[in-house]
Amino acid sequence: TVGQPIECKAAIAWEAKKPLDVRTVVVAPPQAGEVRIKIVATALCHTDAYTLSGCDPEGLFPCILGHEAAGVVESVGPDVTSVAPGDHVIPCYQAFCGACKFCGSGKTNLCGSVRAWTGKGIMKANEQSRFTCDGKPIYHFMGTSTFAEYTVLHAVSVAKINPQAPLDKVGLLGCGVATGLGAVWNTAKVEAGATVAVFGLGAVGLAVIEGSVIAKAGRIIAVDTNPEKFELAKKWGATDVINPKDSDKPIQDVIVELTDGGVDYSFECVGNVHVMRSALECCHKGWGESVIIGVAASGQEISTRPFQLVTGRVWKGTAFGGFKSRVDVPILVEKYMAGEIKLDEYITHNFKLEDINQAFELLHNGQCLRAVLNL
Ligand code: NAD
Ligand code: AHE
Ligand code: ZN
Repeated sequence: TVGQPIECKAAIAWEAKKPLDVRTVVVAPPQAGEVRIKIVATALCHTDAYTLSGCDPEGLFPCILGHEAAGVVESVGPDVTSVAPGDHVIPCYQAFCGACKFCGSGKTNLCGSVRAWTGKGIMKANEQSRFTCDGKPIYHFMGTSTFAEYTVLHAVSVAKINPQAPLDKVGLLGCGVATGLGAVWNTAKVEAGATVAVFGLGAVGLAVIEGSVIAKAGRIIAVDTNPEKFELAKKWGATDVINPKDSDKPIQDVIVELTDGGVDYSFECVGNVHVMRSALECCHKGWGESVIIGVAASGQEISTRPFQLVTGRVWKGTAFGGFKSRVDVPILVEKYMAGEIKLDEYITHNFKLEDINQAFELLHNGQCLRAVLNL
């Protein structure tokens, strides 16, 4: 039997820089290889604000944003066996098919199976959107579009999780917290005793601190231009906090002096290309590695003296912390259930979908780690 369209509420981004518009949309049934999900809770990530700002070269409008969420499978398309109606799931903007060139390489968590279509805001099956509003098609975003009561995903982007896990908490494992932890564990592979510098103390930076504590890093230097972040950073386990504004010297020089030559690992969790340079250059000669997590605006480019790399520093980046989404997200959920990782502490605000624009405003005021919308 073919499923029916569902009418529900969704927050539509009609164009860049405009407030979202909560409207009734029609969500078409899932086609082959697709899953329709009832979203229970979704958080806002800085990347949603980035795309709404118009700075994302992949940004398409009108669209339904949102990519950090959890929900319940409502229905599945023909041939989908990986999940069934009633399963509790986390949407994953980074798919995992296990069969493409990328998945088969064993060298990356990027998956090539649906990325071309998710980047164009459409579904692979018929290259169209499953959302309409007043008959007009609305683009998908990051293959997830979680600012909606119902959404359609490619099955390769749906991680099935423990049904006992609280959906309003574990949605955070769909992006920010998982990314910070994975950057430390998978991308940098921080070892016990290592010295770490973290630039930017939002949810991603704090998760880097948390991951570093679990990896038993010896020293964790937390850097932010907003001193209000320092109390949190210390609570999460930072051993040192530094405000670049407190010194006339470049922050990399301050850190190199403080650490007898530089850190073993650094993480950029801001999305600012100048901070990315500082993060690389505060690394120790011969072996220091810097991981870029932040997303910089269209047209921005990184630079440094090549001598920085010639003398052994390594510049890396990470998408979703190197986690293979459908495989690793359920394991992260179990770690949360076992009390091994925090999530509740990252949730500073809760809203209804109708108040999503208030939540976006909070993202910019520095006091919000994660605002969760309870749908
Ligand atoms: P956030 O805005 O909550 O945190 C950013 C922090 O950086 C803030 O505390 C801010 O005060 C600080 N900051 C700003 N300018 C600074 C400077 N010059 N030096 C030091 N600190 C500075 O954002 P978030 O949600 O934690 O996300 C961080 C970044 O990571 C964003 O760019 C987001 O798009 C990106 N991101 C990337 C991935 C990935 O897979 N690569 C995943 C999630 C988020
Ligand atoms: N579309 C942007 C790039 C956006 C970007 O880098 N996204 C990160 C995730 S941010 C999550 O909050 C990512 O993992 N990218 C890998 C991918 O496959 O998109 C641009 O600049 O074009
Ligand atoms: Zn995100």
